[in-house]
Amino acid sequence: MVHVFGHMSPDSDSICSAVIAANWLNHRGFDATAFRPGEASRETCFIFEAAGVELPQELNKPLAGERVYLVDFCEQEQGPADLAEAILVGLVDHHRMGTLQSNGPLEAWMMPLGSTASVLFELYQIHGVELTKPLATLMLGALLSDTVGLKSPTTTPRDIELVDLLAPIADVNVEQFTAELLVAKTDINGMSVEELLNKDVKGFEFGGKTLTVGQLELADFAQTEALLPELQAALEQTAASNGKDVAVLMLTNIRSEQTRLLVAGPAAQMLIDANNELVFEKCLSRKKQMLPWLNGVFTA
Ligand SMILES: [Mn+2]
Repeated sequence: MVHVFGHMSPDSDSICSAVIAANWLNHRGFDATAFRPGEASRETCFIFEAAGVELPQELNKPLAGERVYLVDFCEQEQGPADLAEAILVGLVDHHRMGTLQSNGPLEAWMMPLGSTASVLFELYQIHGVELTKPLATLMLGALLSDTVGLKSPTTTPRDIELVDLLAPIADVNVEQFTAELLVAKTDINGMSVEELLNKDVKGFEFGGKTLTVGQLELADFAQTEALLPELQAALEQTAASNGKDVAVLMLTNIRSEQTRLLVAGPAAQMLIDANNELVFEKCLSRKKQMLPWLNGVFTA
């Protein structure tokens, strides 16, 4: 069996894409099963409900010697701890070429599109796989989630075309679907500080520095205002207990498109020296805006 899954602390694109990719692989003669390496967010649950599809099962088995097919990541740090002992059959992704190494040849499908689901749309065309209503809904949800309703600078002209191609197959009103999806995306009501820190966090290594970069997408900064001291303290604690040089939390207001950073860890001062206020205007994207900036600071 080929285990298909995305990064830890999974977002909507990585869970939707695992299901979409598993179906594509099965049509190509693989024996593929989708998994999710973590809890599904409220937004992911909303998308799966709209699609009428069951969430994939949680990935909680040893991977040593197992065949794996990855979606939505190619960084060693973002996979399960024993990923290096698995047999990497292939990957579909839309990030930078990451740190992952394979022991043998693999197929790798990477395109600079707004979501992994967008790349999978192209692969469905290439292999002539039928796009059903549930699959088109998962694709549309993943694409609109990753591009923050086509507002993120990661959005390409092709992504905009894909929304127009997918909407009639999914049979949804894009405007209404996007509005509901963004409400679910920014709903942090009742979540603990730990849940907020771990909601969407990824590991990286830049210029010899190890870091974690989490992101909380908000409809209003008032949602986290009262929690800031607790979030800062918890961030200090995770940086220390995970032995990271820096822990970053992006607080991103998806309406004003402003991102404010909380930073912790021994190398955090380098970030404060580079941007005193730690405030970034017109900044929605970790991948296309925050990571290049962080990389620049640590490799300068
Ligand atoms: Mn993605």
